Amino acid sequence: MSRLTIIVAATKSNGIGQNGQLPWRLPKEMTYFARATSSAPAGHCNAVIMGRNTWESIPNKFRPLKTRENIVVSKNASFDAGLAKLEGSLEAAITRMKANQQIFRGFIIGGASLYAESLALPPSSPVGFVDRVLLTRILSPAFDACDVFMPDFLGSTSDGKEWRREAHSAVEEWLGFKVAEGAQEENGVEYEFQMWSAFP
Ligand code: FOL
Repeated sequence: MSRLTIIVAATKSNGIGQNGQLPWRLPKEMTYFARATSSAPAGHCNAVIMGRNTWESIPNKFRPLKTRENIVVSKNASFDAGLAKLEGSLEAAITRMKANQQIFRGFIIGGASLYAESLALPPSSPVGFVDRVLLTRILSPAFDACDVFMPDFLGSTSDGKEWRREAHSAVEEWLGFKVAEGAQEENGVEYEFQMWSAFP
């Protein structure tokens, strides 16, 4: 059993993408993503598990995401994931990650289907379940043109998981680095770094 963390930037209506891309360009937020998913003790590294659409959305020059084990999930066994590892299911991806003793943390980095599938894993699942969400809440504008959404994990507590927002100090403690607190502004976009934990 392993605990998994979702990392996502989402609007108030849970919009995460538009036309196969992120709907915004937020360099400091992206730096936070890179740092949060990369930071691991000496001799370890983290795994990033993603769906095929998310893999394709990452600019060529940035993929595979450096210093992290990249695992792409696709039902198409002949999909060319380049230097990333290819697995046919979320369960297989988690199993591969767990087989590598060097892995410190496992992050689900998208997209909508993988967020939904991983959130649906019950705490009793033998592969593991999601017990943490690093949510960058996009406060404004609304980005009404979003065409992909993450599931409303805070609104759907029917799976025996209760979500609670952690204090800012707990975010920094878990990540091991300083994080900007409160509303941030970049390119006219307002957002906030949040961390949510599940208690099964
Ligand atoms: N979570 C958060 N908080 N913000 C995001 O933008 C985000 N994006 C994804 C998943 N979770 C997220 C999926 N999309 C890169 C590009 C798209 C992407 C994820 C990562 C990427 O190129 N990352 C590089 C950093 C590049 C840079 O510094 O500009 C990396 O090394 O992580």
